[in-house]
Amino acid sequence: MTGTKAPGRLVVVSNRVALPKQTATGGLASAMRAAMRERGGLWFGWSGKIGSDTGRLRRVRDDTVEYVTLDLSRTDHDQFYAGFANRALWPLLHYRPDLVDYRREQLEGYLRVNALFADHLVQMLEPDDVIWVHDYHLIPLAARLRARGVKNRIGFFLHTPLPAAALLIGLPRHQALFETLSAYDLVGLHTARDLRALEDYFLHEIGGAMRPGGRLRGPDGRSFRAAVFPISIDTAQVAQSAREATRLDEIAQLETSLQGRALIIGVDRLDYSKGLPERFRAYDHLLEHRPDLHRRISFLQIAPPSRGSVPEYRQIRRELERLAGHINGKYAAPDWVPIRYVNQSFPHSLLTGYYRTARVALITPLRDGMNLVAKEYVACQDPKNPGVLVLSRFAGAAAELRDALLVNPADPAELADALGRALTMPLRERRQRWRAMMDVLEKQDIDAWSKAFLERLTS
Ligand code: GDG
Repeated sequence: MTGTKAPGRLVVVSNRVALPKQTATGGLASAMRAAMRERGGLWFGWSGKIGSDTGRLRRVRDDTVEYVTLDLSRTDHDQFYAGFANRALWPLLHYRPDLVDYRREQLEGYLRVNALFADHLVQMLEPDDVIWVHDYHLIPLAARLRARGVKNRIGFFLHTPLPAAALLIGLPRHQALFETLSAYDLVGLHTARDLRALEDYFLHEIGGAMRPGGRLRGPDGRSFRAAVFPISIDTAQVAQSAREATRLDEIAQLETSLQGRALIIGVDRLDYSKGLPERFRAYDHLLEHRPDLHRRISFLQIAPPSRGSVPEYRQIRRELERLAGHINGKYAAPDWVPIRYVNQSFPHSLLTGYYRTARVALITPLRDGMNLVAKEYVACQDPKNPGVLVLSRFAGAAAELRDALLVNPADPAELADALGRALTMPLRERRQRWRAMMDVLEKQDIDAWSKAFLERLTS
């Protein structure tokens, strides 16, 4: 924040809103709340409910922060959320053009809901509000707000990767969608690779230009800044939670069940971008080639289901059940289950205890904007006896966590080798690697992230 002048309210807009009474909220929600509390704020988005009265807003106030949500109609939900956002944009942004199911009426629904958000928001705005829009559901929101006369500073952060321009142009009517990014003042991305993709798209595909000073100009003549802001976690809080979790009964029970075996952990939303079938196959490969490890390791994969209304998600769930059954059928003994595949979610505090118990985290998405689980795993380790992170090169986190064992998740042999190496890594090397990664996370936590973005937006 610049100078001494009190900054305006912070208005956060995202598809889903983390309401104040909800307990299962992550670092992003608490960072947004902290930033809003400091300056007064409003958080606006979808209630998560389907209803017929989309003109009615629900309001909840918590001290200086107001939460405003609206229901979506069945058609809007199906076309905007389950349709265009999750069946066209999500796979496209995760380098899966083969899974893109583009339908014109769903794009229309997506644009219509963005206009609906703009209609509501414009009535709540004050002239010096600073607006921060989140994620791929709301790309055209600033353009819709500008069309309604909004002059405020508006920033956008993309939580997914941004793929190479050559992939972006495969989406029908891509320009109508992506060129609206120029209506923002600042566009934030996780990594330099994502930023390069954005610049390439504007400069070489849609007739934009680079202005002196590094601003990008869209073909409509509007210019904006784009920059890298790698999202992070509340490092101190997550580390404390892991220390406290050692006292929980569930952690003692997990340890007892391990009987001294080394725990390998994976925690991912059940999503095809997370590389879960590839990970299971790599574990199979390891067990096949390293019989010496049989009965000495146990792999716990936690995968809470998500987006169950989308067919690809139901399909991957079936595939993983089959693979887990296959691996256990092939290697299990009466007193040893090689893979524990758990399709449910847990309180975050318990998760931090599981991370701390695990000797290795196996985090191998095919593509991931950042991957906060990788960062949480590092923050949860016991400094005296830390575990090892095996991390996909294609997670945004790999750009910062250079001391993880970085792997290409498409190669089961490479992954299995890294896993074998992690399981036998000497304490000295584990400590060195962990310290280097923890230094990054202590410096770059979630508050530093939101401050850096807001400072750039308002400067
Ligand atoms: C998107 C982008 C980007 C997981 N299982 C449980 C649980 N979690 C928590 C984790 C972590 C969060 O959910 C997952 O964050 P990720 O970053 O790993 O992945 P996405 O959900 O795909 O997030 C991603 C992120 O946005 C932020 O920009 O990093 O690339 O895809 O905090 O701990 N939390 C609880 N129970 C669970 O079972 N309570």
